[in-house]
Amino acid sequence: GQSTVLGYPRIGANRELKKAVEAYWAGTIDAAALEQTAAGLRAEVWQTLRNARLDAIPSNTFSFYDHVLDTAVAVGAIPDRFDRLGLSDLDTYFAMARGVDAEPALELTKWFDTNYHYLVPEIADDTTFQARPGKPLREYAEAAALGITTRPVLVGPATFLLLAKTSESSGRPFDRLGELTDTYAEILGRLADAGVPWVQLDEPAYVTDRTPQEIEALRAVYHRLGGLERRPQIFVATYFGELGDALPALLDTPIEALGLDLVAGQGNLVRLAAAGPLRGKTIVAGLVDGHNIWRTDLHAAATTGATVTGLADHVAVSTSCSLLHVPVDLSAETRLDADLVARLAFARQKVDEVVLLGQALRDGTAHLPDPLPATPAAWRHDEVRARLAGLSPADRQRGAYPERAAAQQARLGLPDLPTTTIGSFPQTAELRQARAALRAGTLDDAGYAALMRKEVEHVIRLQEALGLDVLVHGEPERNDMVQYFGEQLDGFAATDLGWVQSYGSRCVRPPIIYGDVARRRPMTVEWSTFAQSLTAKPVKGMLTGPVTILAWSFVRTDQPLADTADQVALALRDECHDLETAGITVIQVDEPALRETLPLRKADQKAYLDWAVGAFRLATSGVADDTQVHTHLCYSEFGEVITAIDALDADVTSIEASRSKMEVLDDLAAIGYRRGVGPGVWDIHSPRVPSHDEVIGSLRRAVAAVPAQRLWVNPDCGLKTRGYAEVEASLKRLVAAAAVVRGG
Ligand code: THG
Ligand code: ZN
Repeated sequence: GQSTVLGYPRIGANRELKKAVEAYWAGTIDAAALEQTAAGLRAEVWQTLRNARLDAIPSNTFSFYDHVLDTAVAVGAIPDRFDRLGLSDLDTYFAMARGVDAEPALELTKWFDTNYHYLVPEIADDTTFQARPGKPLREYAEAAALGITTRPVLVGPATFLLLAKTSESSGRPFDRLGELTDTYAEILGRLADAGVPWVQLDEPAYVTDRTPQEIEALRAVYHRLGGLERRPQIFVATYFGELGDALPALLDTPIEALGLDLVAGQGNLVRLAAAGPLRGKTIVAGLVDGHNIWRTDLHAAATTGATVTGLADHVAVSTSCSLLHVPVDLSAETRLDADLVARLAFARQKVDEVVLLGQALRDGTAHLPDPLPATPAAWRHDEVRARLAGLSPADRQRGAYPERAAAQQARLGLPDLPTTTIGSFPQTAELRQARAALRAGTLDDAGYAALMRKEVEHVIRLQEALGLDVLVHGEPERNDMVQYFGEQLDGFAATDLGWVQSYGSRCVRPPIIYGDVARRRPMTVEWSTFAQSLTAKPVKGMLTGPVTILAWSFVRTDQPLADTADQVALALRDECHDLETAGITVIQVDEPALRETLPLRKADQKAYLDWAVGAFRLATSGVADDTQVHTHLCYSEFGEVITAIDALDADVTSIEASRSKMEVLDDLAAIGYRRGVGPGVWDIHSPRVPSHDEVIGSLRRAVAAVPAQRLWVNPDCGLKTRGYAEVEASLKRLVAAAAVVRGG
């Protein structure tokens, strides 16, 4: 079989792209210098793939910000509000990505079930599509000049419109599919004119629930494109799950190759077997997991590959999805345990696996490396396993809410409309410098801790002066919340250079959960009790919930996610217990990722929500009735997860609400939510300080939906990315507005 990958990381082994792009934004390098760095990174990727002896190499997988935005540009879907700024092509592109003073950016949202975020295309009635294949053509020529023939990659037309939203339009973007297909036809013609032999069109939207009409429309698109006289050969790539009815529909069109995810979509094999004769088509078998960092079981993958060979005339081996979602190169890691390294594969290593599997399909499996040895015994925690095995439903159940609420009120004595913040305070340059100095060894642990205590004291004094009711310590000691807990838990490993693009120039370094999770010692108690010692007001203990810790890590695949979540939950449960014992009366367990981890298909969502809610409740149900449990979620469009939020059984739930004008309160009321709620009254995503009247208006709307005893007054989210000037001004307004509304 031939070998290929669906895409490769574009940020560079040392985040060179991030640095260059941010330098361009800061004005310290010009467009030519940025372009030069970009060309260097592209050349490096193509040469790496060629030197690894990969047969077919993708191009146009590079992006200055986002590949969905690149496709929007390639089809001319540039909203007028950006076009009329009169900027260069590059600056128009960045204006769409980041906004400019007068125009907010395109909306950013999650790319299927990954941690990558794409820009949502905006389609208005007056949007006219236009073929602008400059970027894919330039990249194709650039690689050709290096002697490398590549396969340009674009988001396919159906997925592009299914991901888009309308602005100032009556219809759905998807209604424009016929027109857009004409534009793709023109693009394919231009690629063919340039001698491009193959094009890859990505249609991952079809691994989610789709209507028969949408599937029929997909078939029509590829009938039309496949029937073009002048075009490259067409490879339709799908990934992140099972194609369902779209699989036979695509096989019924004149495309040359179809890519199937055989890691996340095992059922694709069954559908393929049922599809009947494949009429010369190539099946591109996604056998190497592009979504996670584990080494492939090559013998098992070769067996699956052989099954596909029995069903199709031609089989190629590939990754299950683009390698965009894994770090660049494992060999850059010098501090990981050898047993762990032996089990990992990052993008570079996964390319070798694909090549090996391609060879195995041609020549047999004799040359495949030995299977991995058994998991090291030290990665097991028998005590944790025994605790999990002994859990009963009572461990996920607190007392009745009315009694809890009464006990908490007796202990905390809070006013109506209590005021609080979500947890973090601004991460100042001094804090970041202190962390850098600690890493560099120029600041010792004691010196670092002293600086952090000084910051906590500052944050406490500020909140007291502002008159907030429930305080926080501000989390100066945390870099990234998941990284922070991962560093302190057994079963987690941190990488040095395992960066993955999150959005635009922003990257994360997800920890790797490789073994049973166990808490070595209290993780947050010292900070919380220190903060509490400074004030008579309650200070919240601040934890990150099990679902979010899993969502933002690379997870083990050798046991159900539900079990890993419960292991994390037990560690958090012990932390809650220790916080409570140390005199902390309010504990917040954040679950910002609860909604974003929802499975792609409806049929899988209930099982997920059951274990997700169960893990949260396991973490939080061990505390006494008079300990108040808060949670925080980052979005207001809860949709299907709203009953799950209720089921978390937190005493207080804070949520984003200012951008949705408090409508989320009606949604909560509609499902019978009866506990405390803190709808954000300050949109912290913007530096704007809300006016006094605005905050009062929001609160009055909220009081109409929720009784004042249960209504909390807080910002939308943490204040980590804001500056102190706007934080002080905004919190002052918030406290003042609460006082006014309390007065009636
Ligand atoms: N932590 C983790 N994953 C996340 C988020 C998080 N995934 C979803 C969402 N939040 C993504 N948001 C961001 C926001 C900011 C940054 C990255 C993802 C960011 N990163 C720094 C950068 O690229 O310069 C690097 C941070 C670091 O040094 O660790 O600013 O909150 N795990
Ligand atoms: Zn938030």
